[in-house]
Amino acid sequence: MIDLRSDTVTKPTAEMRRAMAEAEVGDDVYGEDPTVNLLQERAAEIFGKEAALFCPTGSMGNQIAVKLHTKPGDEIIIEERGHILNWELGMPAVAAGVTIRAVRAADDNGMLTWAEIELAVHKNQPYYSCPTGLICLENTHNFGGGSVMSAAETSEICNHAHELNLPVHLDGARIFNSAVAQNETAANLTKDCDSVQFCLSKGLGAPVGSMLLGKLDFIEEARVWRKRFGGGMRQAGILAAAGLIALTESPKTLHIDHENAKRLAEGGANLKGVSIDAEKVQTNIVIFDVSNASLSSGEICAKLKEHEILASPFGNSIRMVTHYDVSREDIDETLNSLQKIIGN
Ligand code: TLP
Repeated sequence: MIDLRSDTVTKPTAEMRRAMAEAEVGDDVYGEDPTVNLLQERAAEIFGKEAALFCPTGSMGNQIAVKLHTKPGDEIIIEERGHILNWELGMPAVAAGVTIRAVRAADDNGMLTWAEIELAVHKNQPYYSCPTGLICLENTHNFGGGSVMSAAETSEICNHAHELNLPVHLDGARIFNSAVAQNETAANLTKDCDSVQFCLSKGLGAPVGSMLLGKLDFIEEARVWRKRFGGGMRQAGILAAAGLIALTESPKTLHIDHENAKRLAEGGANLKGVSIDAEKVQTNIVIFDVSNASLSSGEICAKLKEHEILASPFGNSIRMVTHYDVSREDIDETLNSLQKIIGN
């Protein structure tokens, strides 16, 4: 199978499995797991943040941040296609009691500008409006096609938000893809964000885990909420050991995933009824618009499966995500199969 459904399907490398088997562990609810502690220290250091917390999932990291930055009745601003809004099962409402103001970015890549955000901000004007409590950004933007936000754009939004006393949380599930694509550091891309969540378990290849980063007091409170959410893990060093390798080694090869995604996008752009601006594909996510194809997105994915290729249909689009278990040859095979299925 060539599995292009997501980079979440990556399996731990031999090096990760070895490190997991040999990991020094302790009870992390007591703060006594040395490998978890090391991972947290290393992550905080790499991002230039005061502290980090190892969470079981990206969703949990995001939702702890939403909870801590807001109070019930607040509103959070997020791009219309954002993960926190669409794929975390309404948790901002469930756990934090906030509503969501979805703002559609004018740019198809899903990247909001401060001008767009500012129009949506409510600061008790009038008093019966829903007060904005938090701005959520996403870099890379998953359903914006793996698009990237620059350090300057991010800082501009954060600085304006801070002038209004508004915190900014960054869902940086794939922040290392963004960093590699822009030849930038993760620290610079997130420097003015109040909190950041990034995933070890996507393109970086760890089996489990995400990191939440922020100021020391924020992370101390986040530890309490992680436990409340049921995410207090015990000998989690087994997982953190793989996370350490993901964090330090995996970013070195992400550029290959990006090259494969570009090749896929360029090849796909020539197919009948498929539209994609291959120029805009900068990281490992490729979203083909198949509204003009002879078959629906679901039908195309079903046929691809017969060719032992997995991809995800979303509305009129098909998303394909490259990762280290997908080779250049796999991309060519996928393009050949697509050509057979929908023609050119
Ligand atoms: N994304 C998954 C699906 O949930 C859509 C995927 O296959 O891409 N933020 C972003 C931007 C994400 O893409 C994801 C997962 C998460 C958060 C949540 O991470 P997990 O799955 O660890 O909760």
